[in-house]
Amino acid sequence: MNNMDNKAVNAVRCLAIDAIQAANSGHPGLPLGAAPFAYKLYADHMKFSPSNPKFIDRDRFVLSAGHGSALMYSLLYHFGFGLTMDDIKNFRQLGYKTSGHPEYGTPGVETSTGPLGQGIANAVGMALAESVLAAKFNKPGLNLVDHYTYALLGEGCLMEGIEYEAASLAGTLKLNKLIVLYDCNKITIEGNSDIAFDEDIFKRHEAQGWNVIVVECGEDLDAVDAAIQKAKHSDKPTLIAFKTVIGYGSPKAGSASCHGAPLGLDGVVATKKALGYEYAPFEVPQDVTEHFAKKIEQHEKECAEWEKIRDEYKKKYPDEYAEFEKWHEKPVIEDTDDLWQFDSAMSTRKAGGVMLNRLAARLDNFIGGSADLAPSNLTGLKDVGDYGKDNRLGRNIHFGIREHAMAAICNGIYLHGGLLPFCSTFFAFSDYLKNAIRMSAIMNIPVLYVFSHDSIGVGEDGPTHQPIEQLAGLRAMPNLKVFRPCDARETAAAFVSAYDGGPTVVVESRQDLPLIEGSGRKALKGGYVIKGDGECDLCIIAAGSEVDLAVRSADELEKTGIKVRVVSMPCMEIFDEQTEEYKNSVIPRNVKKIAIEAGSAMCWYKYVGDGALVCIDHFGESGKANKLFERYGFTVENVVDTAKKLLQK
Ligand SMILES: Cc1ncc(C[n+]2csc(CCOP(=O)(O)OP(=O)(O)O)c2C)c(N)n1
Repeated sequence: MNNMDNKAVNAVRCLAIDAIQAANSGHPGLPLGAAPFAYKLYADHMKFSPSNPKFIDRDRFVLSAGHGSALMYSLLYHFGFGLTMDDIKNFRQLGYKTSGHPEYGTPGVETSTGPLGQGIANAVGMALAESVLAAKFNKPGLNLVDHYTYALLGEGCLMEGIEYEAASLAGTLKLNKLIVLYDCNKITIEGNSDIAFDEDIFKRHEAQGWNVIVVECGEDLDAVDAAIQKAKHSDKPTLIAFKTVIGYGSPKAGSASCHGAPLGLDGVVATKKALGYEYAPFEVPQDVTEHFAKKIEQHEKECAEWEKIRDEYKKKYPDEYAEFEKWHEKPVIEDTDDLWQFDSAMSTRKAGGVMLNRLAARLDNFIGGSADLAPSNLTGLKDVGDYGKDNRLGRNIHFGIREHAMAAICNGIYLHGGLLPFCSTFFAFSDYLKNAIRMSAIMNIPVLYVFSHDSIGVGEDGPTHQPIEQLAGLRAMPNLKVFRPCDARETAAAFVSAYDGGPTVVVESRQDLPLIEGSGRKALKGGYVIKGDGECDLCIIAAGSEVDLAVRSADELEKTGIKVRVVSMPCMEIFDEQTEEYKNSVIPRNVKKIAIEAGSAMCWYKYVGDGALVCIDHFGESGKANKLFERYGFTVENVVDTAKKLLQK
């Protein structure tokens, strides 16, 4: 082993443990054990440009085991990504780039990680995106897109169900430029991983269509090097298991107690002694700095090579290059009338299908699919083919029945750059996607989630398939737009605004819904008066299929001389962001209010004050949809009755 490499590995290790010690919090086990192969990867394999962390053809690296963030920051520091020593010294402190877990936005961090298993599924999405862009843009002898996606994980990620799903799809799709580095130390928080996880991970991955390489000694940099080299030539995704010792070099090496607790000052000193790297906290010796500087120079040169390819490509294929650039820009959906054109009653899932196709026709990089429910979600894109191992240019992705991975893969597709992903399933199963949706919201990335079968309107499938609390749950999530449109035109609003910010969820009906007079572009304000914009005695606020009920109830109440306003509220989050003046002009302060929605009442209290609620706070039942609506009070009769009682109060 080259001495300088060895010293550099220890530099990576020791900066990480110094940072953890200063913070008196963090996870030293992984950085100490995984540093050799992580260093080798960054030093001699990955293609990246520290001066331009967003270099378009860079290899992607995902620290799926996000608790090992100190390793990542140490690597980013040494490889010159712009983290300062001050950032390292202030690991996990407010206002620094070295947050507890890696956060998207820090130069060199491709995705936020922390919830185990999300990162590896993100990496599958990134590798998938690379395969699409390579197939679309590469020309003979001119590979504009040609990079790998690496992910680092431990037993934690491997135990998560999402990893099983993601690995299974990656194998099926033969995403051979995905290389997963497994820090095989057989330790998790509660002890030896065998206590809960003794399956043969290697055979499992082989069965899932992976190439598996085992490196018996993770300390052996030559073996590490050879394994990564081999993986790069695989025709399948590769899992490289590096057998390591958690907390290598520390007094607690090999035990779970060094997974997530600082080593203590004495522990740090003892570790450095054992490693033969006895420098003061945060001290980086000159020869180490020079060594990394050389590596950085090599990396920059490699990226400069790509620039030559790009220049030649640009000259030979100006149109394709212009398109390549366009795909990497923020999408603009020009709001033209044809997007809003709907002439008849239809389910909002059907309208959603129309809108998906309208977007697909305008955005050539719009891609996505469903978890085996496309014929029910109505999310198939027409005439653009299916994505698969033999057709990287197809735009319908069959995610299979893998909801957890599907959503996280979409995050990865978006984060890679170049593509705009959507995914879909029944709304009741949105819970399976929830952590990935949360990650989209935390990262503020515009992944589009299309959920059909929005309520008890599903009918016969019964309570397992009838969402109740899902709307309240997702509406409670910060930075997420949840649309529940009342008709086809409001569905258009959801899709038209899908790229205005972070993620969007569209919740669609199974059953047909009439076009409501007055619906349309106003929905872009989140909530608006759909009927009765003058003085009123009562304001009914509703969303989705219940807007029609609100309108019919208002008609009935007006016959008795009660003036009613109906507010349609397709997207609370957008409405809540409007000016006070606008909001008060829509929902008058001084009149009684009723909210109607076939879902949990929780999110409606903020609008109705001491008014009334026609909602559902219990699970549904199997039966015909109209019978269920009737049973739970979604009738004109009940709304009229509720209104009269409220007005008499
Ligand atoms: C979804 C999720 N569940 C639980 C945790 C808490 N957690 C963080 S690390 C860890 C154990 C990880 O073990 P391993 O991947 O083997 O890492 P190592 O012990 O080698 O550092 C757990 C349970 C988490 N971050 N995410």
